[in-house]
Amino acid sequence: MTVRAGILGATGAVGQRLIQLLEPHPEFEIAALTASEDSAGKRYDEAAKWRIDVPIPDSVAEMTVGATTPEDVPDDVDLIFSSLPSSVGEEVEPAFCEAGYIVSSNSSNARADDDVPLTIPEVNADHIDLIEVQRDERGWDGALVKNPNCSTITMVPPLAALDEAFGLDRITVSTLQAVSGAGYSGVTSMEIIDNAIPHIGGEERKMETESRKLLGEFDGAEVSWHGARVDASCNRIPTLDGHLENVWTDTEADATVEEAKEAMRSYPTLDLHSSPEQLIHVFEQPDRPQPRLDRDADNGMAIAAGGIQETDGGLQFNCLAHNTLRGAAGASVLNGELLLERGYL
Ligand code: 11C
Repeated sequence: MTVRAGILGATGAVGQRLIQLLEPHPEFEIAALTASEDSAGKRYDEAAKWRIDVPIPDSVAEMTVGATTPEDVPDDVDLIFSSLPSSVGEEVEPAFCEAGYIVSSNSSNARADDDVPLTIPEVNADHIDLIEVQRDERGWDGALVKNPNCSTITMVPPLAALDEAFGLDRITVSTLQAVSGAGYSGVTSMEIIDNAIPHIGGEERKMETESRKLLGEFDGAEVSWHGARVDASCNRIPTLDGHLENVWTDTEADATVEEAKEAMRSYPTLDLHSSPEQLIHVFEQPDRPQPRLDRDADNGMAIAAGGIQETDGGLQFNCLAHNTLRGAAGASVLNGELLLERGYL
């Protein structure tokens, strides 16, 4: 079965990554592209300033960009991928859900809402059934599903592995985030060469709340957020793609480095099209993972971890993921695959 898919915000950095992933996808077919009003009505290759390192597919270049309203998307589109700015997403996504579309969204609005599934399929696929609660409460035929922020996605799978093995009381993280997370890459990113920017755009709060929701338990009616305290400090560095993070944990049970490595290595992946063969790649070398060397593993969908050490009361480790693939477009596509596998499409 091929699902006809639309992309909201198709001309932006994540929209371009969505096209890269969806154009060759065996289960999804790109059937509609939308963008802001100044792009609507143009050919895609005239509307979008293509900024990623793969060519724009011919079939997409010739498509006409629509406005971002349900009326501009054909009725036979079943699934919408949204990479809208959150201020637009919070207005537009509910309108699509009300019109009957299922929306897999990367935008940050509504991620903390009680009735909105926030999922990393390998970590908390069961939360997807929160859709039933959402439909009861909102009366939608469609549904809204979110993936978390790219900096949250990078650390949560290794944390889930440690939580399952030892229990987690406290999580502290400091990030080194690539410029593509701010929507720009290539030459314009040179603006921050010889610099680093601390405390970027509300990222800390997102990491603190989203990780607790993702690691929480779903009982069929609500998600009880994980009780660990989470403190985050987020920093922008002049890397093009790939967020690197330093994480400290307090564990409930004693944990050795070897046990932690085993817990991460054996943490299961899924049999979805975009899942990596191995979810968490664990490095022995203390100076890995590094963005340029390690972000592209398993088509940019793997998480890398390394530098695992025992601390007083817990463990410290570093982790890395490709922020616009695993952390954004790939995360939304994977949620789309989960929706298909679970019969929502
Ligand atoms: C960054 N993580 O690197 C951000 C970009 O909540 O999805 C993605 C923001 C989000 O700046």
